[in-house]
Amino acid sequence: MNRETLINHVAKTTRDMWDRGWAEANGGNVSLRLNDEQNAAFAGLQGQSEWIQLSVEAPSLQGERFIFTGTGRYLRNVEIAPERNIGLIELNNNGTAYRILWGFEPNGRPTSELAAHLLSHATIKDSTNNYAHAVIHTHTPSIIALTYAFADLSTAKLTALLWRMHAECVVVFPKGVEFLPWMMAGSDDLGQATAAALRQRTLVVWEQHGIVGTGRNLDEAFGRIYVAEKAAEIYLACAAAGGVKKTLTDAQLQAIAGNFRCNWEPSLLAGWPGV
Ligand code: 2HA
Ligand code: ZN
Repeated sequence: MNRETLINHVAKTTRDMWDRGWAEANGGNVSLRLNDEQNAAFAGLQGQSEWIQLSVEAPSLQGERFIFTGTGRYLRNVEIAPERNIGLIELNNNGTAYRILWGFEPNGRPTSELAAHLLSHATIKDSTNNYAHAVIHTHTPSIIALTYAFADLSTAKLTALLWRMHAECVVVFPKGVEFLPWMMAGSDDLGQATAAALRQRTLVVWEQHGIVGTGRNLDEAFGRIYVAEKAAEIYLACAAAGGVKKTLTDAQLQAIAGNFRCNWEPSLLAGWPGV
């Protein structure tokens, strides 16, 4: 994979987020931990900044390099000016500071959700045995609407609702969706809670804010978010059309999970019995 292909992979993702209405203004952010082949595409770069102290520590990410979207930058503009709107950073030898190697022109920095992204990368690198490299945070309207529509949302309730409203869900996120109560955007607390949840799950919903999705690459992280958002859209469309009159049953979901050999968590089904 050369540099252009990698930048196009990021730009395609951010363009899709904008097109779906998930990234208004400077909303949403994306990061990709580079694998060996991708690192080779960015070989020979000098530091473009001093070492900048992180507010959190991620020792297991020492020396790792990441493509990040920039703070305050609009995801819809990545494709027209990648060197302004995204950048490449490198962590130091104990995961306490980073420096910019490329991009964020002029004088930019990585996303305000840097702590959440880096702590999430630390978790998923470990929990997936170095398989997962991508983290996306975005403002999916229908998932956000669900966090306003229910006073009693929980991980089990949200997961069961999504699983029961769209047959793909149990296959695409068999470990469910974590629901986190509202915390300040960009805070270390939100980052720590998100990273802890990702030990079990691939998706984390931030109440009254948005969602975080992870995966092997940006396509997989994007796809997981898309499927969850679609299930939320189906639920809201039914509610607007007079109410949900039927849902996928326990037996149907067990059959789907069995057919696709999903390593799922059926106990979460009790969170919302459906109708
Ligand atoms: O980048 O989405 O959560 C803006 C945000 C912060
Ligand atoms: Zn956000």
